[in-house]
Amino acid sequence: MPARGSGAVDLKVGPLHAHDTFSRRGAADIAKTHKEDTLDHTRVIHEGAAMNKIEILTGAGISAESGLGTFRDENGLWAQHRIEDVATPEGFDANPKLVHDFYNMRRAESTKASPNSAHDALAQLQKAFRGEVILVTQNVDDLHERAGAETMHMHGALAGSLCAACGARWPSSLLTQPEDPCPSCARPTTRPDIVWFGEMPYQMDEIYAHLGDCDLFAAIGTSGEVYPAAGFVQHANASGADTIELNLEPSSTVSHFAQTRFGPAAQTVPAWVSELTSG
Ligand code: BJW
Repeated sequence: MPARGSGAVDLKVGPLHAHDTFSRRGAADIAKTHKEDTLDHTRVIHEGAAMNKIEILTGAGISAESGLGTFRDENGLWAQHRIEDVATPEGFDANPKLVHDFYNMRRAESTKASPNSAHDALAQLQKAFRGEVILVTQNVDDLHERAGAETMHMHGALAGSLCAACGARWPSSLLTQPEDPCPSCARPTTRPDIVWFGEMPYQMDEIYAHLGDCDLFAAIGTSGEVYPAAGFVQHANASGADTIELNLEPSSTVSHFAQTRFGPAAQTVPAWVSELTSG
């Protein structure tokens, strides 16, 4: 399997599922606690404090209202497909056709979907904010780009193919199969350009560098179950950044966030962006 990313990632993450007690609390309780305990960063902006860089992490929840399934929600993708079969290199080795079929299906669904108002709002924020807005997504769909945003795809993209033999990457056809020859080495070793469990996500050095000097870190529509993304909030906290979670319900890492907003992303994200950009 070809090496992914830089290979020099420092995965200083906390223990998994350390915040179960928080995740069992009601969203309203948590939102209330955070509202009472913390200074609202939108107020900080309005009061003129320097806010030069915002780093935003998105997950499957931001595309839910575009009709794309999440992974861990009831009836999510992992309720219908075994992770080991479709999202590990071992699963691919055991049954490459099954894996190609899974991602062909996902690619077809993603092509039919359209960006929703949350994708639109983040693209607008990138244009309107006077500093930098770094958008990192775990999603493999292209809805952020189709809304007009510049995005880092840490878990790869449905739009890409990868040679399992030589590591070449190229734009994917809508339908792929294991026998497709690699345009670089000609071997029949095509796989989706997706980061599976046990593989190194893309652009980690760049993502951690931004976490080291951002003023605000926001996580939107992600369960906080998958590392290294689930550990980003701790890196942001260590750098002294303000943090906010926007989600349908509290994630596994909710207790690390200074602020929270709960509700459908298509409502909470435009409202949050409007607070950030007005005034
Ligand atoms: C809404 C909403 C609405 C719904 N509005 N919100 C122990 C310690 C530390 C790490 C590990 C460990 N054991 C194993 C690991 C590593 C492993 C890992 O994290 N495993 C855990 C599961 C235990 N991670 C990895 O292997 C990663 N690589 C890595 O660590 O490399 C370093 C390394 C390499 C080699 C050796 C050792 C270390 C790679 C992870 C790859 C993840 N890949 C997947 C599938 C591929 C992409 C695809 O097919 O699409 O990526 S898994 C899947 O989960 C997908 C997602 O990107 C990822 C995250 O899911 P996400 O986006 O959070 O979705 P959900 O469904 O979980 O949550 C949806 C959320 O939205 C929920 O909160 C809802 O409430 C919310 N929501 N509707 C707003 N309308």
